[in-house]
Amino acid sequence: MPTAYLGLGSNLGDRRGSLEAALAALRAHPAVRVMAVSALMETAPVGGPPGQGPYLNGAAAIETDLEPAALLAELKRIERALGRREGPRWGPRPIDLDILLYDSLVLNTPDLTLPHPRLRERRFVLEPLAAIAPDARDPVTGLTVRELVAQLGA
Ligand code: A4P
Ligand code: MG
Repeated sequence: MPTAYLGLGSNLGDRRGSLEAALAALRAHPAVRVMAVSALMETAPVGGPPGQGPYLNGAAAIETDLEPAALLAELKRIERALGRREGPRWGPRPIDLDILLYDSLVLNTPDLTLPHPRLRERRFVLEPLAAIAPDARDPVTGLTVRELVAQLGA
């Protein structure tokens, strides 16, 4: 079964509650098995409008029979169910679920880029991911998650 790694983020409302609810929704899905979840980390917002609050970020490893587009649709459904509304790019949100890696798939469609296009530069993504999957490999650079963390700037 394919393995995917998900990035989880929230900076609005009951952040921990929203992240827990998203994980519960994934666990309840018949085509998803949640294999590992990182600790949640408090992180300063990167990009987006000024004045938004800190994020709680985490990462999860799943096994799934859903192909990538179907997995993305399911993540968006869960985001909507948890009260996510359209807002500014990188603006505050109760829940953000991203596909970071899906096996060693490289994909560039209008709706889905794999690996996640900003995976390599974001400490708030790489550190939780490194906690559960240090040896997972970015198929574009060939580097492991551990190596990507090590090459982040100070
Ligand atoms: N999309 C393309 N590839 C993917 C993928 N691999 N996973 C498309 C998920 N979505 C993907 O995403 C916009 C569109 O990207 C989706 O409709 C999907 O078709 P969105 O979640 O609706 O909007 P967004 O999150 O505002 O935009 P984007 O570009 O995904 O933002 P990011 O890169 O996710 O950044 N600071 C901290 N500290 N922690 C955070 O978690 N998150 C963001 C959002 C900004 N700053 C942050 C954090
Ligand atoms: Mg997103």
